Amino acid sequence: MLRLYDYYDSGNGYKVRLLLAQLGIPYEYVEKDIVQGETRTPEFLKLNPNGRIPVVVLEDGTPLAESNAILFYFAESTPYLPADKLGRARALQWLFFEQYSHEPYVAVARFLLRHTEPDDPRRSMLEQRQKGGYAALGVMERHLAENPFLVGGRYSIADIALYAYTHVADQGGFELSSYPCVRAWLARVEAQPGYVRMLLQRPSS
Ligand SMILES: N[C@@H](CCC(=O)N[C@@H](CS)C(=O)NCC(=O)O)C(=O)O
Repeated sequence: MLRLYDYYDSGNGYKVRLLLAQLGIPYEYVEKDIVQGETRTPEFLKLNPNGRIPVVVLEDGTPLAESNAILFYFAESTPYLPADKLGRARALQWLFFEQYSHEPYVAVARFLLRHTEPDDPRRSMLEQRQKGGYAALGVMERHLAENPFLVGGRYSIADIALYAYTHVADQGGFELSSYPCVRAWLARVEAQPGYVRMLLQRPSS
């Protein structure tokens, strides 16, 4: 069976959990506590030399890392990835936007507020992370003012990738009241068949 190495509070991991649920693909969930450094062990580094979750291990034992690459892999030939050349490139456009302009700001601000103490020196970057996060939310707001979903007028992995950390942006200190189109889009994502919520507490095993 497919195995997913993940951390309950990870939005990057949640992207994969959401798509697999919507595709009806079963998997074994293996928790790695990133706060305790469990992704930095020699054993885990064999799965992902970059020492990060999520990682899936395919049925034949092949590991695949990077959340958006995993989304792309499983969405191939499904309604969650556009079939046309430009639509696929547009999906990639938003996946790269998410990794370069959104996640490093929105997710990092959330991590700082959820997983560091107030006197942690890393907190000094919080304001700068929030500024960058608001810039990314502004890009999304302007696009979603004219489009119901990010690509081709329908739900795709581009929406999954950006939904993951946007819907918990408040936990990074973000206020979404000035982003009505983003909020309406969040509700549209949540209305999709097979939608599952993010784990906000550790699953009991
Ligand atoms: N670009 C990667 C980022 C993955 C990532 O940052 N994972 C974090 C959790 S969300 C992690 O494993 N951190 C543990 C560490 O850096 O030691 C992806 O999209 O999968």
